[in-house]
Amino acid sequence: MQVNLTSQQIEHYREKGYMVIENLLSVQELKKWSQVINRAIEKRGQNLLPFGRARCAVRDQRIKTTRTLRSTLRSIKRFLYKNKNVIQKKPSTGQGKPQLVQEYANLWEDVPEYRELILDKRIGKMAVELEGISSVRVWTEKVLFKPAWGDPSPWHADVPYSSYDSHHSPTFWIALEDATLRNGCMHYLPGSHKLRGFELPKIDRNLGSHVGTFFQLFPQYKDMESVAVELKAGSCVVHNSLIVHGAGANMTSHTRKAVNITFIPSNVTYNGKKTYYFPQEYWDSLQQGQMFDDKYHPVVYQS
Ligand SMILES: O=C(O)CCC(=O)C(=O)O
Repeated sequence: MQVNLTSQQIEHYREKGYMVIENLLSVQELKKWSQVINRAIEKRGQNLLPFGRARCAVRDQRIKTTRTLRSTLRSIKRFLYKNKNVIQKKPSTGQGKPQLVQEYANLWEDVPEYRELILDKRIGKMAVELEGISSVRVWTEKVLFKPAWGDPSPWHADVPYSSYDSHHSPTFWIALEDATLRNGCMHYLPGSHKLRGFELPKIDRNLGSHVGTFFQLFPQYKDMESVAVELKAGSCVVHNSLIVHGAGANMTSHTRKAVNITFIPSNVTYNGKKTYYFPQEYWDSLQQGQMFDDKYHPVVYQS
C-alpha cells in the first residue's frame, strides 16, 4: 500500500480540496480486496444496507409517504372507475427512471475480513495528516457501482446531507476498475470546499437526477472550472467532503466499480440530521450534540 504523503500532496489537498494517490493498492491488494468485496456483496443479496433495504429512518419516512399517496390515489381511481368507467390501467415499463450509482453501504460491518481494509491505520493516518487533525473515526464505507449505460451522479457536496457538520472530513474514493471519462470518473470544483457551508438546498433535498440542479440552487458556483480525475484501478482520489463534486455518465457496457471511505474527526458531534446509512434504533439512541462514540464509528487512527 502506498502510504507516504508528500508535502505537495497535502498542500494540494488543503488548497484544492482533493488529491490523488497513485497505486494506493498494489496489484495483489487490489485483487484481494476486490474478491473480498465481491463476496460481501454476494452475501448482502438484494440489501444495500446491513439492516435490510427498507429498515432505515429516512427511507421508512419516504415509504410511509409513498404508501399514503398511493392509497389515496387508489381511492380516487376506484371512485372514478365506479362512476365514469374511464380508468384504463397502463402497464408499467420502468422506462425513463434514472440509473444512478448503486451504493452498498457499510459492508465492513457484516464481513469481518473486510474490516482490515476499512480500519487500516495507515489510511487513517493519511486522513489525519491531510486534514491536520489528531484523530479520525470511520463515518461510512460504500461500494459504488455505476451500472453500464448509467446516468451521471449529480453535482453536490457530501457534508450538508450528513449527520455532522465538519470542515475536516476526508473521503477516500478508491477505483476498483479504471475510472475514466468514458465510464464515469469523478469531477471536482477545485477550491469549492472552502466556500460550501452546511446548509441544504431548500427546494430539492436529493438534487434529483439532473446533473446540474446544484448550479440552479447555488448559482455562485456556476462559473467555476471543473476538473475530471481519471484513475487507474487501485489508485485513489481523496476529497474533502465539503468539495462540490459529481461523476460522469457511464457510456460503456461495463459496471464502473469503486469504494469510498469517509472519515470524521473523532470529536465531531451529531447535528440532528438522520442519514440513510444507520438503523432507526441507532438514531433513537443518539442525542443531538453527542459524539459518535459507538460500534458503527470506531476510531481508526489517533496521533
Ligand atoms: O461514484 C460516483 O458516481 C459518485 C460518488 C460520490 O458522489 C461520492 O462519493 O460522494
